[in-house]
Amino acid sequence: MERTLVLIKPDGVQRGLLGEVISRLERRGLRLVGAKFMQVSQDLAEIHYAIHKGKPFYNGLIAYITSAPVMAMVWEGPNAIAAVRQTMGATRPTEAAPGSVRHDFALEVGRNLTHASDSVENGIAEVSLWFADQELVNWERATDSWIFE
Ligand code: IDP
Ligand code: MG
Repeated sequence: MERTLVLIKPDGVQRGLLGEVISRLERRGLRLVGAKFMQVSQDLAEIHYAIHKGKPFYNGLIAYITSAPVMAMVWEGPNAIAAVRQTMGATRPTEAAPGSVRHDFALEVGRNLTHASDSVENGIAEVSLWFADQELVNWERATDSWIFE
């Protein structure tokens, strides 16, 4: 079972796409483990995006993610990392697969609506960066055996 950090970024919140994105993840069969609506601090933004420090878009990226509230969530399931990246689509909306969130709702890489962890290890690290253990809920869904083999 993999866990992934999903952020609905400020543009997604402002555009009223919380329900749309959450609905797609639920429909996919992923199980919600934690969620909080929050303002991202400068410190958290800089740690989360440390890998991009020094790139031309870095300052704009930090400004974007701290500009307004985000919805931070943890979702889990078999192959959750790959499944959620696929549901969100490629980083550049014009390269995102038709039917993906970024294809269906975005135009520009700097306003691409969501974040999702890109590897199992980064999923573990990002979940622990954004959530305290007591904010995560371990639970079983009545439908789990019809979704998880
Ligand atoms: P990802 O979100 O699909 O994992 P990354 O390459 O990790 O994509 O980049 C993190 C975020 O930085 C992207 O989602 C996007 O918001 C922003 N970003 C990446 N490349 C560019 C760019 O060339 N211009 C502006 N923003 C960018
Ligand atoms: Mg990334």
